[in-house]
Amino acid sequence: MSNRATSTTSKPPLYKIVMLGDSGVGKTSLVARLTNPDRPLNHDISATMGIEFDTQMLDTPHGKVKAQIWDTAGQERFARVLLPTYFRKAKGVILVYDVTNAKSFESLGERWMTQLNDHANSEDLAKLLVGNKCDLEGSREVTKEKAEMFCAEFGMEHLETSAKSGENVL
Ligand code: G3D
Ligand code: MG
Repeated sequence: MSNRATSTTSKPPLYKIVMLGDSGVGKTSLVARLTNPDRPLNHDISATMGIEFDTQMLDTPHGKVKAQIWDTAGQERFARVLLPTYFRKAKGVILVYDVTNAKSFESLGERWMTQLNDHANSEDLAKLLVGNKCDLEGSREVTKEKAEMFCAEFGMEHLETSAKSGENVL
């Protein structure tokens, strides 16, 4: 007798998450860290040329989820025509800046939030602000206070990470 309806060995839900931020802030390194925790930072990772994604099972308080993390090339190289595909069905967005690069932080407000609002229903997305390269404390250009003000304005959480040391990535 078929009991297909009841024997759903439930597959974890798939959550699409997109990475946004300038070229060079460490998006690809963060994704590599998250999906391959044992792999050290790969200095040969070349700038991403289009869209690519990687998946990772994550344990959450609500059970396992399969995170599908999309990564872009930064700045102008990210073709406008790809943006609707990039944001389509996304559940979350991770906005990344480099704590040692003030310009990369300014770009979030000037550029990436606009793209987000133009191509996705920003209110339905979970948003996380990530200041990467926190291992380079001596070269810091963006204070935590500044980042927290941005978070308060747009309603998101803040984290400082290092894809190099792994701090706050796992
Ligand atoms: P992107 O995908 O946002 O363009 P990448 O950024 O992941 O390609 O990283 C850009 C450069 O920053 C790389 O250096 C990478 O090794 C470095 N990087 C990424 N994350 C960190 C970090 O947390 N700390 C430090 N110190 N460096 C980091 P190269 O020299 O390979 O271009
Ligand atoms: Mg990249």
